[in-house]
Order: sequence, then structure tokens, then C-alpha cells
Amino acid sequence: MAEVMEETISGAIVRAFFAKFERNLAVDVGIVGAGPSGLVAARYLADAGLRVAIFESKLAPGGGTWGGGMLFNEVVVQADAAPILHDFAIRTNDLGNGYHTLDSVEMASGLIFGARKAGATIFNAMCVEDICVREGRICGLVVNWNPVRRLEMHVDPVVVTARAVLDGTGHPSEIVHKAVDKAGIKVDSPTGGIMGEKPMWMEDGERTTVINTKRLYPGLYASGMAANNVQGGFRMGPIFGGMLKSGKKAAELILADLAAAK
Ligand code: 48F
Repeated sequence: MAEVMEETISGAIVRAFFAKFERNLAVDVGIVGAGPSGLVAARYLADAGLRVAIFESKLAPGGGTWGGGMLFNEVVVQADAAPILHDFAIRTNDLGNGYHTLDSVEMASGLIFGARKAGATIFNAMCVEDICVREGRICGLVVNWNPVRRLEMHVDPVVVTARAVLDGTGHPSEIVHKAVDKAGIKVDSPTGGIMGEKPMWMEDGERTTVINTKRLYPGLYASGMAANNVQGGFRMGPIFGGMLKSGKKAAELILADLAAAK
């Protein structure tokens, strides 16, 4: 007897999902957070041939991109960061004064599609609740469904091993917090801990986001606002060039370190 449609559809989803999940249980790079910096990093890492998985706790990847400034869905980037967007085939409007504007929905969807098309796998509605530390190195991510966390269900997670982990969780730097608070690790910051984000100063925040993007500990990197929070940088609000350049720099650092480790 022919299989009924309901069984065919359910079977297709379950088989495809578990094949995808199994392929990503051991990755080169595990990225936590699908904001602009994490998505840019994912795209360049995947372009270089690495196996990359992004874990995003929300249903929709894109982080703080969608809402532009104060829900006005336009984004501003500096002219020197616009080529990163153009690399994703995202269109910008050159204001001729060193800045470009663009539609925030085109930016979010373009970054997501670009990372995915390059080969990175995005697991949405999955949160990273802990890290694996072994022999002086961060070597994995402890993942669970975000609704499990939100509903405070007592359900154990599973583990994805990774040669490198990128904290792209934005303002809270959740992964570096696990390293510092739980594992007692001293990271590469002025105090060895998390300095905490300073208030708004767009120019300085944008400049330091890229400088603050670094390897914090063997196997652990931070990008975007997570990097600024760790190093005590200023916040910058609705200007996104630093986020894009930070993601690209994080990818370059990880690529160099993983190549040297071979
Ligand atoms: O905050 P977010 O967009 O990260 P970003 O790349 O960019 C910051 C800008 O959006 C914006 C800015 C500063 O003024 O320009 O704020 O630094 O995205 C972070 C993503 O990480 C997810 C979160 O849902 C968001 O989509 N996230 C946070 N914690 C976890 C997580 C976690 N534990 N597991 C999985 N995803």
C-alpha cells in the first residue's frame, strides 16, 4: 500500500533534520548568535571550506539587524564597510558623505542567506547553555532548545564539539561569561574578566569593536557587541559597519589559528 502523505511529509522532515544535525555534531567552528557579526564570520569561514554551525536562540536569525534604529527599518553603515554588504549582494544607498543607508530587512535576510549559501548551517530556536573546556582549550558547545530554557524544563542538553567557538551573542557576551564565571578562565582583556559595556559613544564604539575582536583564550573568540562588552568598549547604537568588519576579522583570526594548528 502507498504511504499516506502525512507519513511521507513527517518522515522527510525528521530524516532531513537529523542528517543535518548529525553532520554538525563535530564542527570546525561553532558560532553562538546569528547577529550581523556572527553571520558575516560564518559566511567567510564557510567560504574557506570550514564546517560551520551557528546556534541562534530566536526563531528568526538576524539579531539586532531587523529593527534598524528605534524600529525605523533603515540601517546606516560606513562607506568602508559597504563592500562587505555588496559581497553578499545586499544593496546600499551611498549618501556621499562617508555613510550608506540600506533596508534593514534586506540586510538581515541577505546576511542570513549569504551565510547559508556559503555552506554554514543555522540551527534556529537552539540556545547554547554552556561550553566544553578541556586541557586549556574551549572545545565544544552545550546546546538545547530555547523553549526548553524559556519554560525552565529540566531537560539535559547535547554537545557539539568545535575546534573554535565564536561568541556572537551581542551585548550579554553569554559564552565568554560561561568561560569566566563558570570555568574560572582568565581571558585576554585588561582584567582577565569581562569589563562591561560603556554608554553610547558611536565613533569610539565603532572603532574599538574591530580592535576588540580577538582570540580571548585558546579556542574562544568574540565578535560584535560581545567583543566590546568583554573589553569595556562603548556602545554605538544603530550604525553597523563595526559589526560587519568585526565578523570578517573574527573569521580571519579563526582561519589563521586553525590553519596553524593543523
Ligand atoms: O546582538 P546581535 O545582533 O549581535 P552582534 O553581531 O550585533 C549587534 C547589533 O545587532 C546591534 C549593534 C550595537 O549597537 O549594532 O546591537 O554583536 O545578535 C546576537 C544574537 O545572539 C543570540 C541572540 O538571540 C541574537 O540573535 N543569542 C544570544 N545568546 C544566545 C544566542 C545563546 N546563548 N545561544 C544562542 N543564541
